[in-house]
Amino acid sequence: MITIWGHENAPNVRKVIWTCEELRLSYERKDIGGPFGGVDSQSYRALNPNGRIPTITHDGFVLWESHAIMRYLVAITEGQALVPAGPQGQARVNQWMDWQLAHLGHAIRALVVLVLKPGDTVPTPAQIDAARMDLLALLAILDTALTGRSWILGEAFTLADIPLAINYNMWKVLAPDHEGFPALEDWYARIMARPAYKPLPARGAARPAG
Ligand SMILES: N[C@@H](CCC(=O)N[C@@H](CS)C(=O)NCC(=O)O)C(=O)O
Repeated sequence: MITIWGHENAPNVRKVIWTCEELRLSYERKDIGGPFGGVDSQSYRALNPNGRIPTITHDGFVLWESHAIMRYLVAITEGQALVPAGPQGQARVNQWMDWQLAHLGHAIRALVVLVLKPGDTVPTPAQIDAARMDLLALLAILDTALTGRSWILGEAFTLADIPLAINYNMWKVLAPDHEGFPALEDWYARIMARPAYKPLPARGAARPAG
């Protein structure tokens, strides 16, 4: 049995839940982290010394880091769905997944912190604008890459679409009135049509976690 440790609104947990759903893997999930707390407990730190979510346990095997988990889930699924067969296709999936963790995810997180979780110091409009511009520059890269394509790798939905869409959904919740990017919007409509995908509730109903 696969157990996913992490609450369902955390972006990195959502990646893992969505991957399980795409692969039709059965799993149980334990609410931990964010509003549920518990990530600093001794028992959780024994699973994941970073005190971060998600972590999975699978028949005694423990794994953390959302993208490592996603790749593991593909590896244990017959047919290796969601990843192309050849080395170049696999490298391209890894490129976009790494780009999301290294760049897009940080940019959206920076904006979430300024807009939704400012802490004691109220951010200035200039700080918010700068964070928004950083993010928009990355979204423009993604929009260009998606132009003329159904999915980020071309004709097939792959593992790489998952983290990108999780972040684009967060942007849409943060800036619902933004006119958007044409190719990203077309792609996101296809994402929304996937039965395995569950978007975040609109802002006001719930906030993007992080
Ligand atoms: N690189 C890690 C990042 C994990 C991470 O930072 N997760 C966030 C939630 S998305 C977290 O644990 N936040 C603390 C909390 O929710 O208590 C991954 O991809 O799994």
